[in-house]
Amino acid sequence: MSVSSGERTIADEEPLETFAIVVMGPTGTGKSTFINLLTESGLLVGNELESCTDSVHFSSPFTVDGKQVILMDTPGFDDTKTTDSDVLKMIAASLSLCRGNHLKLAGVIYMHRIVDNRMGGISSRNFRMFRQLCGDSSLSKVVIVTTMWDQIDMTLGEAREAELMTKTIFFEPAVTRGAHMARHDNTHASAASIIRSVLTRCHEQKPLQIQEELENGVDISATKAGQELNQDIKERSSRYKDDLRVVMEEMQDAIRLRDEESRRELAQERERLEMMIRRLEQESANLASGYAEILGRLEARVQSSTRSVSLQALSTATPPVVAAAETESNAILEGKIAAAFPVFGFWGRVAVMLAPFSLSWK
Ligand SMILES: Nc1nc2c(ncn2[C@@H]2O[C@H](COP(=O)(O)OP(=O)(O)OP(=O)(O)O)[C@@H](O)[C@H]2O)c(=O)[nH]1
Ligand SMILES: [Mg+2]
Repeated sequence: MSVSSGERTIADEEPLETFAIVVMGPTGTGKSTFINLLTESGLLVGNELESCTDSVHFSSPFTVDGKQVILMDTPGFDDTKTTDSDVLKMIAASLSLCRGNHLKLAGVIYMHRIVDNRMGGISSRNFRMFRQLCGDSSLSKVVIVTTMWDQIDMTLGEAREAELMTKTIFFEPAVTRGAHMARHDNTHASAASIIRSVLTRCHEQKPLQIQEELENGVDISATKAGQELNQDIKERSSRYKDDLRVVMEEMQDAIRLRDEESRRELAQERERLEMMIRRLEQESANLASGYAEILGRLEARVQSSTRSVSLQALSTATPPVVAAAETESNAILEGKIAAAFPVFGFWGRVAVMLAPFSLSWK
């Protein structure tokens, strides 16, 4: 069995298909570190406090047991730099790429830190969003990876893992419906074994819920994940509004008591809460717009990479065709490209052009 990375392997082996594996999870769970262990993508790694990855990145392609793989690094739904609705749109657009002929979604990895002694609000929210992105029928494609096993006592880790797998408030509902669990100890060996466990099920052609919804023309804000996010925004906004009411009452008291210092502090808090409420309102409105634009931008980027790869290949394989192609219509050129390439394996070359590709869309 072999795992290797970089363009070198692609040229050596020319595997038939390219499989995409999406890596999701809250910030700081080790998504980018995991991808860097397997590829030469040089993704930025964070410092555990502030989110690091703020857009979707494609890794360099690498091969595992003759299968060509690219990994998609994603920001969590708690990113300090990107709004949740932007994160959702970026992930959705990336997933919709994996419905073509050459790039297949082999599976989805969801990461969780085993060192965390409780599943806090952020982790729960991320997992709720994740569940709504995947739906129930594609859970066999999901591997929930607990990370940082190199940092925990084995007995404690095993007890926590058992709790995560068996409690309905944690991962039990997903595991019961087909999701698998795996451990990662920050070694290349454990990362490779996780990729292999995803690839063993890569032939199951079950789309994720959001892929199906978008393909059927459902607006992103009306998808299950979009609804979940909107509900979450509504709840957060309502909590801020409750806090704001309390602050306003306290401000009235401070004014009545001529307590200028308290009044000033409360006025600052009022401003902060009003800004948070405005932001959430914007975010909700923002979810309903801009998805087509980001998808279009990503597709354009893929097409231009495809075209560059194709022209490169034509210029090395069949030089006279290139000269002709420059004056020919797109349709004729596409035909020649198709003839010049074995159809599969093509995406791997495109991925080389894309990687590391930041799905930046601002
Ligand atoms: N000991 C140990 N540290 C890890 C492991 N995985 C990640 N880290 C560390 O955890 C921190 C965060 O890792 P990242 O890979 O940036 O996490 P991320 O999930 O990509 O975070 P965002 O990009 O913010 O969403 C870094 O300091 C890593 O070095 C692991 O398995 N073991
Ligand atoms: Mg990251």
